[in-house]
Amino acid sequence: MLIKTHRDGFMDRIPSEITPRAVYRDRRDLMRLMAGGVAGAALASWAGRQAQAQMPGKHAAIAAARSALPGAVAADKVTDFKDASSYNNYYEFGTDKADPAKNAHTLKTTPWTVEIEGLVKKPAKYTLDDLVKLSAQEERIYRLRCVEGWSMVIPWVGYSLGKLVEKVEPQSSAKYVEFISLADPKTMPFVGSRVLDWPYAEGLRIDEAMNPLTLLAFGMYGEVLPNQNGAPVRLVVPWKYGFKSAKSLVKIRFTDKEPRTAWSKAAASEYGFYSNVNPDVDHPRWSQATERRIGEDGLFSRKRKTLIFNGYEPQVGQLYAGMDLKKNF
Ligand SMILES: Nc1nc2c(c(=O)[nH]1)N[C@H]1C(S)=C(S)[C@@H](COP(=O)(O)O)O[C@H]1N2
Ligand SMILES: [Mo]
Repeated sequence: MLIKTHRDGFMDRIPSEITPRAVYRDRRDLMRLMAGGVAGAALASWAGRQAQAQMPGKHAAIAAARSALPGAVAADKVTDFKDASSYNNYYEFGTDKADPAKNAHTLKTTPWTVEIEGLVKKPAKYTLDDLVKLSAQEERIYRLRCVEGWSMVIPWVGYSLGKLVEKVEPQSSAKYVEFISLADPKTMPFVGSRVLDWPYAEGLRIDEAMNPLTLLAFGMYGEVLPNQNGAPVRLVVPWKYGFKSAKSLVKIRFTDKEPRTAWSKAAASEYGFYSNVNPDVDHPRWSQATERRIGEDGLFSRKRKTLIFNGYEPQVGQLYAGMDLKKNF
């Protein structure tokens, strides 16, 4: 005879403002699709995720990934999930760091398709499920350094963008890749404002896009991405300033010309195409020599020395051999 369990009672204790149950169901379903990687087996509950975020290194998957952190600095500690999901830049939902977490619940992530177009032999329109299943998911812990001077350490879930690039077979004339975010005025309250020229657009040279560090991310902290972090799929380019990592991607286009980007259109002298993290190249209005690690320093103090290429020089330095990084900022 079946004994009645208190499973539902337990579920009800998960605070609804953190993970509404219906959303949790969708997320869990998507997580099932993330076959192969640690993510599928990782903590599926809010409580577990919290524990993981608060005890970096205690969780086996996190510990394993941390030891593999390229250019690992002994003191690199995974940022609390709470900080990483409540202090965001996502201008489609407002310009204040607290706005995206407040407003991005309106983002509709199902159904979702990503179109691959331009100079490729196999243009395609992927449903999110097909994109998720294209390659095994991995957990990668990367430092993310924002151009404004703060940084975080985030365990992402995804796979190298290069896997997708290989699949669509770029033509030999393809030299750049352009990334376009969703711009839906119905669900994104600041699309329509003049703060940026929408849609948000970014770009990489094709060899940068193919570098194994460049990640197509579907999740973080063993869960699918929170909306404010760029659900359902985003780019993560850890050696470049955070704005290169475009969120909520709907289009990836291969081109022969360097694409204009949303930030270079807004202020070309301040935000270059390359935007590699570089302590020796100042932003015209502030120094980039130091940074504040969210969660460890005082709110405004910048205690950490910023590292060239955000600490990933061994992996990406050769991409810029012979280039003047001051000119190509
Ligand atoms: N579509 C879109 N992508 C975006 C942004 C944005 O405003 N819109 N902000 C960028 C900036 S400035 C940063 S620092 C990172 C922040 O990512 P996070 O919120 O996951 O830390 O997202 C980048 N991607
Ligand atoms: Mo940023």
